[in-house]
Amino acid sequence: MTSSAGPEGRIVSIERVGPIALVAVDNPPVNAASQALRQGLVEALEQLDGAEGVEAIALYGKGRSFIAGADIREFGKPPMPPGLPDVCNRIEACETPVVALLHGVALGGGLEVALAAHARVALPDTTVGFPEVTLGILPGAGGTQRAPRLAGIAAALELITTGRRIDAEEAVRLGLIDRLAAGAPRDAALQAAEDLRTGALPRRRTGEIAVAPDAAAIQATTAKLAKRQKHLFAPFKCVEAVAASVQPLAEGLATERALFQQCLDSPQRAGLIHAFFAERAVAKIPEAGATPRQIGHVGVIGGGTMGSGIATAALLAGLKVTLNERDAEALSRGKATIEKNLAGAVKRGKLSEEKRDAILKDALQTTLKLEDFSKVDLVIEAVFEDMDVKKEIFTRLDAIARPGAILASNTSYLDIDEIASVTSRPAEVIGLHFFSPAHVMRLLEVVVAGKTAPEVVATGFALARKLGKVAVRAGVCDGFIGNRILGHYKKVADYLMLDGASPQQIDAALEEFGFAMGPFAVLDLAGLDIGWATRKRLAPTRDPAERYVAVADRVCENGWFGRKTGQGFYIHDADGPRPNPEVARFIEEERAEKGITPRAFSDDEIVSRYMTAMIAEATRVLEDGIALRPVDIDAVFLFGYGFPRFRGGPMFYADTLGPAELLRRIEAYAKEDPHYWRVPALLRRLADEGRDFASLNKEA
Ligand code: T1G
Repeated sequence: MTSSAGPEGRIVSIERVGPIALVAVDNPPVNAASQALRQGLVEALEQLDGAEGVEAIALYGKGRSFIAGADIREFGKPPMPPGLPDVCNRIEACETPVVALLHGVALGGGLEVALAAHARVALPDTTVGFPEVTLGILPGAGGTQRAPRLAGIAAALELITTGRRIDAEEAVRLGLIDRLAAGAPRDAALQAAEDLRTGALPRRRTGEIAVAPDAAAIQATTAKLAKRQKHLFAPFKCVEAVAASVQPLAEGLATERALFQQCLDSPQRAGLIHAFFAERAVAKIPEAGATPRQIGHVGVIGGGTMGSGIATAALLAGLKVTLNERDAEALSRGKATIEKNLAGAVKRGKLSEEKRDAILKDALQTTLKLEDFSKVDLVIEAVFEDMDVKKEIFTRLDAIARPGAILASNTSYLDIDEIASVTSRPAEVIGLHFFSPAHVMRLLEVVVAGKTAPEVVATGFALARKLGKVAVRAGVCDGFIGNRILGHYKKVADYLMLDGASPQQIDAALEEFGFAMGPFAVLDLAGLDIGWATRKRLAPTRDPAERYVAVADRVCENGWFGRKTGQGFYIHDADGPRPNPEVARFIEEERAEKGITPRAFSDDEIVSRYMTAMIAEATRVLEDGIALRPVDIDAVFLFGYGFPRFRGGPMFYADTLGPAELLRRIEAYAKEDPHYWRVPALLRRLADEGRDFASLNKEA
């Protein structure tokens, strides 16, 4: 009846059991609603609806879930009928009662198929949701019209504008699911159809339910979005679509289709879908075929912000952790930070109090003796960023850790090859660069040294998955991928400041571009002293030909390190952050010392210089083989640096400008400062060949 895909060779299959017809979808791995699946469903319904002897139909999914949603790979391509709206409308129009049996996930179009059925039953493990808004679109197969009919406008708005996933119990409470069931999906589907046939399970056409208007919910949601997501397009279209659900179904569906198309045409949709696939693409590394080692017990050296954050992440993932510090006071501080982090997880509903207590009682150990690391599977060193200190620690670890244990450093820029050179096991030495706060930020740079073994790299990626993080493979250089690029483009912010733009104007321009915070606000948040220490470390090797801006040093010399001291580039007090007038004075004085006549900068020019600098250094990171592909750089900035997700990442954004435009900009800026603004050879090659960065993703 349909083209082959699933193990049994059919995407949609029909099984007759007396007066019941079971329709199973089988499109591994997630039953995405591909064209063949949609076609198969429509054909099955044409065959079964009103057929002699068929008194009820049940839809269910084979494998791990119901339908995970539309096939995202089809977006941006010409539509391939039948569309999901056609499938949903055909289900709802059936004369024969139809029930959807849900298990695993029913997301987006998958949930919409279920809402179009005349009843919904779910296994307890089911989660449902409308993630469309996270992809820059909206539920386009009736979800904005049917969800309000079952759950009310307020609940539907919350689910559709947040993309939040809910469990089966909450879905039953909201009215999206009628009841829970037990057993295997097929058997539960059979029982649900039987209950529908006998009337034990009430049947109703969702489209015939009237929706109570809720202007208050619509206004409140719009106000919240205007405050928190003013850059985004789709959330506001979601509100418009749900608001249309008070109309008769046909009119509401027409409004939904029009708004869906607007979202589909938005550049934000392209960026958000690229971000979705980027998170998965970066797992495709040369070492993916190697067998990861089992990690059950992690030893963390250093209980500072990073070490305790890493320990927290491992504990939350169910791993055993032994935390080591050099003295009792530091150790108890580290443990206290972990307890605070876990309390935060309990407060956010991510961890039960019972589990928190069990973690602290059984999973976390603390010790002053490095010798207690003799049985761990992996050591993560997170101590002071000093090569001599790290070498001394790795020499000791090499003698203490059991054979096969992996030794990792959380260093954010130091040379992993050099660290590995002091051990007898360089194949088992790797960089695991976490981002602060380590139990929250999803990015993990897995830094592969010259002798790191493939299965050790694969273990780093497996650990990232277990911790719920996005691992990106990085080569060894100062700063690896993210910090190396940051170190380059941050200078442009300093140049702009000295040449005429104020820190607050620069921050505002980049926040308007979509960053959650501008560079100077980020510095105040992270602490100006960290960068100051690095600049002092690098001072002896600083290139005299490179422009150096001393404003931040002068701020630090006054002991102003940002939020933690109450002032930095901004003054931070009860009245909220505001520009620090002392900084304006430092800028004026440095301009005078250097004979700089300030000029005005437009916000567009600020963004152009800042982003062009980021892309130029990212291109050099690609040239040097430090990142595998442009998409890896996108993932680093999306998951580690607050890059606006709707822009897809620096390299995806670069392709919206094109190599030729980027070349033009760099050559124009180089006229002022040929030392800083240099054209990467790869960029020139792409421009000459008329190619874009996306073409390099396919090459790797
Ligand atoms: N379409 C196409 N491919 C998909 C897909 C989808 N919807 N979902 C997952 N994949 C691929 C994924 O790229 C990966 O491929 C493999 O399946 C396993 O995924 C009309 C228009 C379901 C919770 O947004 O959230 O419906 O890397 O690694 O961790 O209104 O996948 O192996 O080549 O993520 O177990 C709405 C997106 C679409 C759901 C499973 N639905 N998917 O997570 O596996 S828009 C979604 C997920 C829509 C309607 C609108 C997750 C998952 P590869 P995975 P997982």
